[in-house]
Amino acid sequence: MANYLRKYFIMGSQNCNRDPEKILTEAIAAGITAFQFREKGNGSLSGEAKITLGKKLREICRQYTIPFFINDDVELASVLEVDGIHVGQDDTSVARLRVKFPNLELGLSVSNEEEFKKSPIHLVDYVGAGPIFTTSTKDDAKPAVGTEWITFLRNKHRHLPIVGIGGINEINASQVMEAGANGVAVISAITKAQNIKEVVKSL
Ligand code: 3NM
Repeated sequence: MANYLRKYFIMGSQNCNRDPEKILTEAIAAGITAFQFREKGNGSLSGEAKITLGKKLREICRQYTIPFFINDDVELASVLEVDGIHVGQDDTSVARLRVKFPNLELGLSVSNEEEFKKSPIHLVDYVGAGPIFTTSTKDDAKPAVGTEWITFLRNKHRHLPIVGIGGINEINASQVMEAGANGVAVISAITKAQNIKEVVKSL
C-alpha cells in the first residue's frame, strides 16, 4: 500500500476546467501511483452522470493498472469494482466497510488528535493526514495542521502507510515526505497544472 500512496491523485469533475478523462490520462502517463474518484462539493455530478463518469475513469485506471479508489460512495464502490474506498470521520464507519468489503483497501482521514483517538487504525490500510497546508479546494476543510501532524502519526505508528493531503504542491511536497509520509495526495496541483508532466515529475 505504501508504494501506491507515493503520488496519489484525487479528482472529480468539479475540480476540472477541461475533460476529466484527459486530465487523468495525462496524470497517469506522467507517473501518478493511485487515483481517487471524489465527486463531491459544489458543482459535482450525482446520479447517472456520476456513475457514467466514474465508469470512464475506472476504465482508464484499469487499462493502465493504476489502483482506483472511490471517496465515500459505498454503492458506487460495488458498481465500479473499485480497489479501495476512502472515508472521512463522518462517513460510513471503517468497521462496517471492513465487514462489507473484506478485500478492499480502506483509507481514513485523520485530521487531529481527537479524531486519532477515536479512529480504528488497526482496521485501515492507510490514513490520509491533513490538511497539511491551507487548501481552497475543499470548502469544509479543517484548519491546516502542518507537517508536525505527519510526524505525530509516524511516531505513534512506525509502519502505518500515511499520505499527506491539503495544499500540497511540487514545491512543498518534500517537507511532507521528510516529516515521515509515504506519499502525497493532491487535487489542484495536478488539475490546475499548466504542465501535468512537469508537476508529477517534480512531485
Ligand atoms: N481532503 P488540494 S484536504 C479532499 O484534509 C481533501 O482531509 C482534505 O486539495 C483533508 O490538493 C482536501 O487542491 C483537498 O489542496 C485537497
